[in-house]
Amino acid sequence: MNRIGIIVLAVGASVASRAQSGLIQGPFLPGSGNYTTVTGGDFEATNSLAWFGYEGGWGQGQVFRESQAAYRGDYGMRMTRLATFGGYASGTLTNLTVGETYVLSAFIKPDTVWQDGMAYIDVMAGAPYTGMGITNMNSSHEDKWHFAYTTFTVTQPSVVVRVVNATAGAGGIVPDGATTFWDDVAITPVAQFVAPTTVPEPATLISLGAALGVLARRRRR
Ligand SMILES: [Ca+2]
Repeated sequence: MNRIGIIVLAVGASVASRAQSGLIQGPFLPGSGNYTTVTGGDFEATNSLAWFGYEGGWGQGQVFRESQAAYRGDYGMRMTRLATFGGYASGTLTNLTVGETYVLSAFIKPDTVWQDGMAYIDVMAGAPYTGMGITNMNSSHEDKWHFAYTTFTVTQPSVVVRVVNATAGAGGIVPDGATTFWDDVAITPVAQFVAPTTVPEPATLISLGAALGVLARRRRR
């Protein structure tokens, strides 16, 4: 019984240490985290959009490589509303190992918030799409970088990765000009994945400093 208990504990601990899904709002400590950007996922090379391509069907995304969209380096990707229900860009990766568990991640920044809208990454890996990102979008998301990540296991040799702008629920629309920025789309073996570390915003640091100053003055009295 003891041995079974120990085995169960060990399995529980290893599962708990594995990345699942999450959304973290920045700012982030530069250079923190460990993730493997996919080919073209950093948008630095002029042909980087070839990896994403453009897709027809529902919600073809209007996708541009731009410096204003960069989280890291000189370029990122901007996606702006094309259809009322949103848009997406996608790419197929073929260099993954069947049976391996990976973490899909990306940095996302809404430039224009559409109330209750969604901006997320997802992966089709032989099963229903597994995704993560900003849902129920509101003003607290605007102009802030977010790090979204989700864990998946590869069941077929190639997987389709998408970055998506969408409405939540039936009847919603993505308004004109609705824009999101993306950078560092990454797929990382789960054992190597580390999410970036957040740092307090300058405004928070200033108010913290002011509070400490007040404390210090009180102590001197
Ligand atoms: Ca970049």
